[in-house]
Amino acid sequence: MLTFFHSPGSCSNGILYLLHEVGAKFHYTIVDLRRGDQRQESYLALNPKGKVPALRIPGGAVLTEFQAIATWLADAYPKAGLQPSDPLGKARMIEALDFIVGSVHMRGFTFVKMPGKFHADPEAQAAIKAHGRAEVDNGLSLLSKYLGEKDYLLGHFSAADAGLLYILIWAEEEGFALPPNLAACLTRLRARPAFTAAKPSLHRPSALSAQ
Ligand SMILES: N[C@@H](CCC(=O)N[C@@H](CS)C(=O)NCC(=O)O)C(=O)O
Repeated sequence: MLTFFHSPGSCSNGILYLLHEVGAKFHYTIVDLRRGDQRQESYLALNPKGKVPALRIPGGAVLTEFQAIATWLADAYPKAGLQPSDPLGKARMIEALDFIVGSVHMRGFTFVKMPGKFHADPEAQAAIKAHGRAEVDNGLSLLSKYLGEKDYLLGHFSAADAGLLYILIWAEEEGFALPPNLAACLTRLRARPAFTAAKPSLHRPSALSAQ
């Protein structure tokens, strides 16, 4: 059995979606980031980086980092067809995921969503946020060009689209105008059974969001 360490509304939404895509049997533990669960000793013992997502796999190893977990799921559940079988296709999947997580999320949304983490001064925070928004806009524009007329980033559904799902949800929440092909792809991702299965755990309960 897998144990998934998840925070609804965070980037771990993408991994939750993939767990449903592959039909994995798992139970999950909620890590409430606003409450600081990720900095508790018990969680740091599991993931010293203090981040979600994390996944404990059979045998006890704990995987961290979105791309590592996504590619492990793709390898461990080959029938789900989460990744291309040819070397170039696999590399393209990692390339897309790395851009989504490493650039659009880490160098864009991090500044949009948490400017207070970097500066206490409200004016500086506004500048940090503006920088993050420009990075996200640029990322969305590049992803839109990459997607083009295709249904999914690589043509067929792959683990890369789970990364796309969580940043497009964030983009909607933060009021970004989505290029039409990305908006259509988001609709397509939401129409998959994995989304329906994941939906109850994709958003923070409203009582917690008020904190
Ligand atoms: N590079 C990490 C990024 C993970 C990450 O930034 N997770 C955020 C949630 S979206 C987190 O756990 N933040 C908690 C914190 O920084 O205290 C990955 O790919 O998994």
